This record gives sequence, C-alpha cells and structure tokens, in this order.
Amino acid sequence: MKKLLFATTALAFAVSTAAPAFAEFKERTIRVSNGINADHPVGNGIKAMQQCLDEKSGGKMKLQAFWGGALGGDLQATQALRSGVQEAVVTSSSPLVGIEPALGVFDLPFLFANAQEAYKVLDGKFGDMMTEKLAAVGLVNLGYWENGFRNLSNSVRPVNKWEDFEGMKVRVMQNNIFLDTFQNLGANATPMAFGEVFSALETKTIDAQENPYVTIDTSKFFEVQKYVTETNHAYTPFLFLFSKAIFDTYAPEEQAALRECATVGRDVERGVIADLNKKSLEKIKAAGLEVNKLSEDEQKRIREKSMVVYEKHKATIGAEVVDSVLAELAAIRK
Ligand code: TK8
Repeated sequence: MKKLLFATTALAFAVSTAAPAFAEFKERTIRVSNGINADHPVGNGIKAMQQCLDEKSGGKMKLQAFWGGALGGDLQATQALRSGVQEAVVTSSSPLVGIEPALGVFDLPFLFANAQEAYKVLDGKFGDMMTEKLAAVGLVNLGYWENGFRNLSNSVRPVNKWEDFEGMKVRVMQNNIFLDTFQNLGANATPMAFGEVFSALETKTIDAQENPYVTIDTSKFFEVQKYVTETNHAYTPFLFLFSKAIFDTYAPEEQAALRECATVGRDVERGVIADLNKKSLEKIKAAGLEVNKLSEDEQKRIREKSMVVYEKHKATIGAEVVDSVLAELAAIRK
C-alpha cells in the first residue's frame, strides 16, 4: 500500500512538473519573399531550413515561401520587413544600398576572386559588422546565402573585350555602383527591378543583363538571349533578412532556432549552387546560346579600367568599410 502510494505520488509529481513539449515555441507562419523561382537552389536551402525548424520547434515554425517576386521585388519586400508587416526575404544586397549604403561594398567590381574567399569574409568578422549595421535599420540578417558570380548575357553580339560593351543596353540592378561600372565600360546601363527583366529582354527594351548562370537558367533569361560571356565581374550575396520588429517579439528559443536553421539552409544552398552552376551552363549552351569566356588579359584590362569605381564610391560606402574588406581580403590571400 505504502509502495503504491509512493508510486502514484511520484507519477503525479512527474506529470505536474514536466513542461509540455516545445512550450517556448508558438505556431508561426513565416512568409519568405523571393525574386527568383522555386527551382533556384534557394528552394533547396529553404527545404533544409524547414526540416531543421521542424525538429527544433516540434513542427510549430513554418516557412511559407513565395517565388518570382509574388510578394513584390527585393526592395519593396525589404521595406515591408522594416515596417513589420512581413517576416522574411531572401534578397540581393545590391538594391538595398539606399537603406544601408555600406552594403555597396559587395557591389564593387571584381572584389572577390572566388567563392571560398567570399565565404570567409561574409561568414566572418566583416560579415558580422554588416549584420550589425542592418540591425540598426530594422533588419535581422540570419546569414549570407548565395546569389553568386555574375556573368553577362545579351542579344546583340559576343563580348570579348570591354569595347564590345559600347552602346549595349544593359539592365543593371537599382544600384549606382553597378550603374557606374557598366557606364564606365561604355554600355548604356539601365537600372531596373528584377521582376521586369524577362519581358524587357523579350521586347528588346534592353539588350543585356548580368546574373549568375543559375539565375540565367532558372529565371529563363536564356530563352530571350543569344550570347553569354563569363565575366565574373561581381559576386553578390543573398541576405536572409528577418523583420526586426517581428523577430524581437519571438522567444529566445525561437530566435536561436531561426539563426541555426538559416545556417543549415545556407550551407545546403551554397552546395547546390556549386553543382548547378555547371549544369546551368550546359543547359544554356544546349539551348543554342553562344558562350565565351573573357581571356585573362581582357579580364585584367576590364578589372583595371573598373578600379575608378572604387575611388568614386568609397566615401558613400564608407572609407573604413572599404578599407576593412580590402585588408581582410589581403590577409586571406597571403
Ligand atoms: C532576385 C534578385 C536577383 C539579382 C538581380 O530577387 O536583381 O539581378 O541578382 O537575383 O536579387
């Protein structure tokens, strides 16, 4: 009898003190806006992030991705985060320079030589410093996903040297550094939101655009272009941004889950890009486009010609920001 009594008391005690599972987590639907399409590697990243969130939140945190600019372009979606009406966006940093000018550092032509050094800078001290700047303008950066090295596509002629840019109507992102880079090469550069690019190419309002192979593939630009030149003129990161106004209302456990799972997603996304880059290039060639690579000499000529852009934009980006990324790169390259 005594034994039974003890057992029941123990049981009652256990039941009353055990917290319900995942009590720190609330049911959350997190809208994630994307300009690119669902078959872009960001789609793989978001799936991996969801799986991680399922485990950590017991299925309570749900990502709801929107593709192809369905919730608006990069800039519009980011402003919706700042005003606390939308949770998240995966955006290029370039259209956000009006919000945080220091982000322009990533738009400097030929800044990164390869993905490995980009990862070191972005995932390290320098990336953290930019993340702090973003927090000050109402944006929590959950990490640097990848857009990648950008290449030129056009419908008029093969580009083998910088003189071939002369008069070409090139769409650039809404970003003065890209605008100057292409104008400096003689192109007729036109800033335009990403969502308008396909039809502008189709109707020949513009001749050219520049994006990584994976985007030229998944956004179907190859269907309305004839030539592709591997220029690798810039590496643009994607930022996985969260509304700070909303993030601040989440429990620390929820915030930690988002941060950790965004990193899981990032690694998956980068891995898929590395693989898809080659496949996308093959697909572009198979579609009949003429593809060429700039010769090393030409690449060097274009790079040297583009260095004026560094001087011109240093003050707007912040001299200390430019100096600090160049110092970090010099240390990595040693
Ligand atoms: C997608 C954009 C795109 C970017 C651009 O939303 O605008 O050209 O490279 O990938 O962020």
